[in-house]
Amino acid sequence: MSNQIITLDLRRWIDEQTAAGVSDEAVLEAMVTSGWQREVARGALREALRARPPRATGLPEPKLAEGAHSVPAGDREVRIVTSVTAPRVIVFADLLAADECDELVALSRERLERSETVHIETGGTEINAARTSDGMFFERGENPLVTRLEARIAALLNWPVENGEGLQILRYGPGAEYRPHYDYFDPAESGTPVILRRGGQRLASLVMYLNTPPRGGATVFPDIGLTVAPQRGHAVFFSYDRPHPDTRTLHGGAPVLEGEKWVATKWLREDRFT
Ligand code: PD2
Ligand code: ZN
Repeated sequence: MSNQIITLDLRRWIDEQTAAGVSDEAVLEAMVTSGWQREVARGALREALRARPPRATGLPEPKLAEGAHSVPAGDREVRIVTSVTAPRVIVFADLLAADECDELVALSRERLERSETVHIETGGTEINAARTSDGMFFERGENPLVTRLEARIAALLNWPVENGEGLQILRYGPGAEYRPHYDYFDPAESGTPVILRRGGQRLASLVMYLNTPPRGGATVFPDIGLTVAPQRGHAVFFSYDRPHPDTRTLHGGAPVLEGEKWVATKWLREDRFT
């Protein structure tokens, strides 16, 4: 039997299980228990996810009045530089003031460590050659500046502060990069259920630039050929209505060619992040 036929056969069964309220994790384990190779089972689950309807209950998204070139964000009005509908990507100007960028850098500098990424099989973290930056996380509401920025982001994107992960700060030195990846958690990976217990899936990402690197360090979206130049105070926002490559939200941080690049990232979950 070809993989295609296996997949089609499994697809129908997976859809039935999902409709009956069985979790992706339980479906995957049931397939493995009944003799399917784990990789084949994962492939079939991914296929089934592709066909699943997108979220009906809304995504983080600014309130854009018709023809407006700026959007309210609580304590300030934020200008829109570029906006793409599919995938949803928006570049904002001056989301952060220069002194706010400098203060975030100063507050995080002493706390940076070599960045880790989530280990997809266990849900823990690991050092990863695809991500050569240094990083740290602020707790949500950890200090007055973080609290103010989180309120501004919640107002800008119409998404509760409580559903945001703690602000992540990254510093890339010369040559450092973040190779293209998706920010959502792959439902077919075994570590994902553990990660999802803390607030469900990620639905959107906001990468804020804390400095203007002299050369390199753009945020790139290879599937749509978009390159966002990092500029202090600007930010790039993108959302994904399902955890699937069909969202075309593959993105990366290109190597820094000169100087340093500092960013703050806010990820937004479907539920309260704990
Ligand atoms: O620093 C970036 O440009 C970048 C690129 C891709 C950051 C992230 N992803 C992230 O924080 O997820
Ligand atoms: Zn990312």
